[in-house]
Amino acid sequence: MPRGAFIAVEGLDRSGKTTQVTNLETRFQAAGIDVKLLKFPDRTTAIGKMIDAYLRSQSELDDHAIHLLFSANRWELATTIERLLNEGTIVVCDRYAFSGVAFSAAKGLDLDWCRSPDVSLPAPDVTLFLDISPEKARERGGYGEERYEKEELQRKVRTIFSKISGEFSAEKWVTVDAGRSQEDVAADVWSFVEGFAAGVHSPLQRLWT
Ligand code: NYM
Repeated sequence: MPRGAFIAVEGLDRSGKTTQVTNLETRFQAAGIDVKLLKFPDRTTAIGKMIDAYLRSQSELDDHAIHLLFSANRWELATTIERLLNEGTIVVCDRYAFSGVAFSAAKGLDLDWCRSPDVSLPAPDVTLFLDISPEKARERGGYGEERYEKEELQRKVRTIFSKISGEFSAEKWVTVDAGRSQEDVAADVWSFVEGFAAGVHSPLQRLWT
């Protein structure tokens, strides 16, 4: 029996990521396929609550410390992800380790240091990067109140995502122009992932290989 596919959806703030992952979940469900939607940070766990307080500026943390918490928050769910995939369930993640690296490196941390706590986490079979320019994000009403939701930082994050994308093949990392209508983006997203509905025969890989 093939295992389930591991699909990560990454993107800048205001890229419409949450709408698109919810839409993906609905489409897989409608096709009768088991799918589990996960979101990072998962703010419901004890670590997630610390992250949430930090993002809402209710606490202060060293940049390295918050980076490690984001990674620990993924490790909390790593065995669950593997189990679901082995059971044949498709796992769709709203953000994953690439956000971890992009946002922390944009703050000035060393890129290789940022990768290290995520080494050997389950690696997505495909990552869809929803790309939007800060100008388009502004047209959509701009950023929110949380930390990192500032145009200058978002520009840096976008540059780092672009650098990360260069390390992957075109099948593993797909950049989607998210500055278009929801329907157009959804059609593109589906065209890239529908092939995964039948499952994956190759073994699960690990970050950052
Ligand atoms: N973020 C997210 C990080 O800085 N590191 C990470 O590892 C992850 C998963 O959290 N601005 C940042 C990116 C977002 C913020 O995410 C909250 P969301 O998707 O808005 O809840």
